Amino acid sequence: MAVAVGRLLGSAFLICFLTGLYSHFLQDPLPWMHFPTSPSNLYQLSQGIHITAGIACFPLLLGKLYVIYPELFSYPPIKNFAGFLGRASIALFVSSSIVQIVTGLFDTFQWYPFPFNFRQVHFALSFVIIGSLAIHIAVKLPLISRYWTRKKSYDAAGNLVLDEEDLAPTKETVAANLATASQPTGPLARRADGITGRVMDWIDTAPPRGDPAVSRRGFIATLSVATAAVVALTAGQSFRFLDGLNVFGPRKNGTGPSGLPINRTAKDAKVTDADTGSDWQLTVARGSSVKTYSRADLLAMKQYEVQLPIACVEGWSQLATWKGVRLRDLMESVGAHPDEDLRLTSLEKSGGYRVTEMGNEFVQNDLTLVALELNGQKLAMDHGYPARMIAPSRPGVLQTKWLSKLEVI
Ligand SMILES: Nc1nc2c(c(=O)[nH]1)N[C@H]1C(S)=C(S)[C@@H](COP(=O)(O)O)O[C@H]1N2
Ligand SMILES: [Mo]
Repeated sequence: MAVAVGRLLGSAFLICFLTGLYSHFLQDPLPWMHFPTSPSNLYQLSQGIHITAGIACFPLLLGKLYVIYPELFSYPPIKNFAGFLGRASIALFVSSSIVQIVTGLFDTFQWYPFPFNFRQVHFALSFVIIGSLAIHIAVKLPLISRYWTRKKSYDAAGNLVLDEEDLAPTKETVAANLATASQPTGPLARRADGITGRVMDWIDTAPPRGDPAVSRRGFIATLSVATAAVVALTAGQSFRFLDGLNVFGPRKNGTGPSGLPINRTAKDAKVTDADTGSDWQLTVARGSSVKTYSRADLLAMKQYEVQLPIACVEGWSQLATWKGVRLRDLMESVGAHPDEDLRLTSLEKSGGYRVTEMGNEFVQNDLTLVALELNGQKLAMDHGYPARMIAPSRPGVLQTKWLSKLEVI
């Protein structure tokens, strides 16, 4: 059972690690990095999987801890160096996993009651988790390889016959061990007794005897229902077909101005009506070649309509229809080259994403717009009026609202 739950948990962590790295490097790319721009919902899919798999880790981690719980108190606590490594890696893995999934869940609610930077710690802990998981697996490797290379034989009726080397104890070996073992006393002994009883029950095909805390079947059912429930009741924030079931996900589809949720309002970003009034201009620059555009100038240019999602790093996402000017057309107006990257500046006075950069693969994409309209309506103030960026397969945080300047780097 520990192995079965461990495989699920390990897969979920690996999925979270890979999708997390993708999200991290989209926001903080290394100089040589280029990213796919299609399918245009690639980031939405990847981040939806990241959050959903992360949420599934809650019941899986608790289930795994429940199964191996007596092992944590085995005596003596440390037998040898491998045992020490094994236990230390588990301690690190369990504690960092709990911090990781709890802070991750808080982040989806934009709640930061802890005294550290969420993104940095979430990123750093992911390496601690994957590293300690690798040590854990390395320590267990002899056992794992013995399992996969065990000899299998079948009797005439086709039943699996366990040979002596097999890892699964037979009823007789368990009974023999019990008979020769010195009997511990106290509460731990009762606990150990219960475990032995359960092992015997599993070997037996008969229904559980005695009073095990939970039957094997009951445990599997509880864990499956719990995992399916937390996934189904939150995944609607990332996957439209589950929207009706979205009870716990913090953002609901179709809410907010023009039917799209808002993550950070103009008020939060301290963008005022004065900033976005008729004086507003979008500055487009490449070195000394500079042009400015009023909203009327932008509306007078060729308009394009695209369907692109806002896919927030916090897990919610929603598809919308955007209309505006192609970014490439604007950049060509100041003589930008196709291989040049871009720096975007927002009107907002502060915030980690006031100034961001965009690789040329996104700048050149047909779908990348400086959007002026959303879902058939003039862009609402909270959606980035007078103009915002919308590009395919980018995290929401990089879909800059209240644009003021675009410059070739
Ligand atoms: N200038 C600026 N743009 C921004 C943000 C911001 O804080 N400042 N928030 C981003 C985030 S986190 C998301 S998810 C999207 C949300 O877009 P929406 O509010 O139009 O749905 O806008 C992005 N654009
Ligand atoms: Mo976001």
